[in-house]
Amino acid sequence: MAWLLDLLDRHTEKRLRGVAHRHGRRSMLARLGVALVGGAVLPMLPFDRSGPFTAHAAKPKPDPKEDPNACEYWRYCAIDGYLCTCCGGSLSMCPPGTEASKVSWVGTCLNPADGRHYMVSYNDCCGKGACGECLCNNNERERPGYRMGVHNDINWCMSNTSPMFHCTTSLIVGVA
Ligand code: ABN
Repeated sequence: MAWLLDLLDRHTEKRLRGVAHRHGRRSMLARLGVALVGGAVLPMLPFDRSGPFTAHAAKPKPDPKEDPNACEYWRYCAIDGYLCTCCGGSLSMCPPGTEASKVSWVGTCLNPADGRHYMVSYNDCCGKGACGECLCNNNERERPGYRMGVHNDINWCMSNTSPMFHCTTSLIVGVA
């Protein structure tokens, strides 16, 4: 009987040693894997910070109809010229060294902010060569030359001291 117990003891010991050996090595590898992937490698990998949740991406794109530097700006519905906002002037002011044309043409443009139509006077700024920035040509309700007051394809600096055309301003002169 003692020989049987002895045999059983040796067999059990052998099995347990095998199990302990295998599991010991695996758990060590698993711990090493977690340390490498979770603690050391992942933080070094590049990742995209430009997703929809960053402050940068959340900034809405400006509506070109509201942007005086864009040709789609609502006041420019019948303009033909370089935008003075791109040439050192503004919507209503000629750039330094130039003066507003004595005569002008008009357009009637819809302001999307209030749904009303406004009469816009387009005055060329005269006295300097072409600005060359932001050329813009829109022709809503624009008419040929025989309707001079609503014709935009003309140098309106013709009646100024200097007929040199630089850029065009867009002044609101009335509401429809
Ligand atoms: N009204 C702007 C412009 C100037 C010169 C030539 C054509 C158009």
